[in-house]
Amino acid sequence: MAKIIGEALPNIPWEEKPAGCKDVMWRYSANPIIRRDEQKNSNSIFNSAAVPFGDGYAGVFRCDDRARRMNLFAGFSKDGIHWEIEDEPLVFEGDGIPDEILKVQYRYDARVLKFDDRYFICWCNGYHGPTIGLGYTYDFKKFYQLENAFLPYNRNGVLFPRKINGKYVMLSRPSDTGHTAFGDIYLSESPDLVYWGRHRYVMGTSPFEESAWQCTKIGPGPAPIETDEGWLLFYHGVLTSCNGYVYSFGAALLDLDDPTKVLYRSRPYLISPQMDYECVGDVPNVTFPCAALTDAATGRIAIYYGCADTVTGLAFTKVDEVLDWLKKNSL
Ligand code: BMA
Repeated sequence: MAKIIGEALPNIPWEEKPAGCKDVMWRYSANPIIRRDEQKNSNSIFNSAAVPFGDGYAGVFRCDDRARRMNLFAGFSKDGIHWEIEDEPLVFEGDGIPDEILKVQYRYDARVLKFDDRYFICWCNGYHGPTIGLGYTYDFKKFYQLENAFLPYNRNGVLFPRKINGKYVMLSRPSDTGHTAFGDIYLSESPDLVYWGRHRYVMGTSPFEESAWQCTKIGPGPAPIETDEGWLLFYHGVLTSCNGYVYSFGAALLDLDDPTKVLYRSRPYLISPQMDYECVGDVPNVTFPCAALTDAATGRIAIYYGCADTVTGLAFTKVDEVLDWLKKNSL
């Protein structure tokens, strides 16, 4: 049986699979867990990330305000389900960067991960177009910002939670200035979190005859989860329908020592927009995963995902179940 390599998390948000459910991933029955107006000035709260912190959880939330400005806010929770989100956006102090890079244009779709004694935050950062912002905190009070990882344009970046072969490693999805109609996943490495290079292709869209939910673009979701069989990556995929983009998500397993090697990749999606709160909102038909909590003791996985660019939902699976499914349903 596949095992998560990581810490136990006895209080992981969890609900057993409903009787009769045939899916490998199931939604929390009280979704959405975060309403669109739960924060002081928010129009919508979605595509957000959480990590275990202290005896509860901390997170970085995308709250678009009522001027529809996109920014990131810290939040705290005892149980990972009920959240208190701060009124004021994150303020980063520069770690070796000039004010020009610290200036906020827009910030969205954060991923958060624990790496040794630090929590890293990667987000889509406006700098003459979208690129990948990178920062860290020790305590979710003081935040430090590093150089942007890449040139514009790039919208989805996520750091691996440890070095691989002595290097920091990041997955990302290069894009364009608009609502990019393409997108593949690449891997880049860095000796110091400042200079990123050795860019390598990991995987791209699939032909629509083979797996249509991921035929327009794909991008990395939560930070990859280390298992004894490889890095478990949840990723989003987009289908272009006659009514616009449809965002679903699936899973892949990447080689532990060389994560450019894709061992398995799901043909079917795990979650696609089907519930009302996923189909109706500011951007209809979007399910967009940004964080995964794991409990190494039981193999439980809880995923936070944005729903219709409006609210935030939770979905559950178990590592052995999802890997078994992945092997039987690989492209
Ligand atoms: C992507 C990003 C996400 C968003 C999605 C659907 O390009 O902007 O933030 O959830 O589009 O609108």
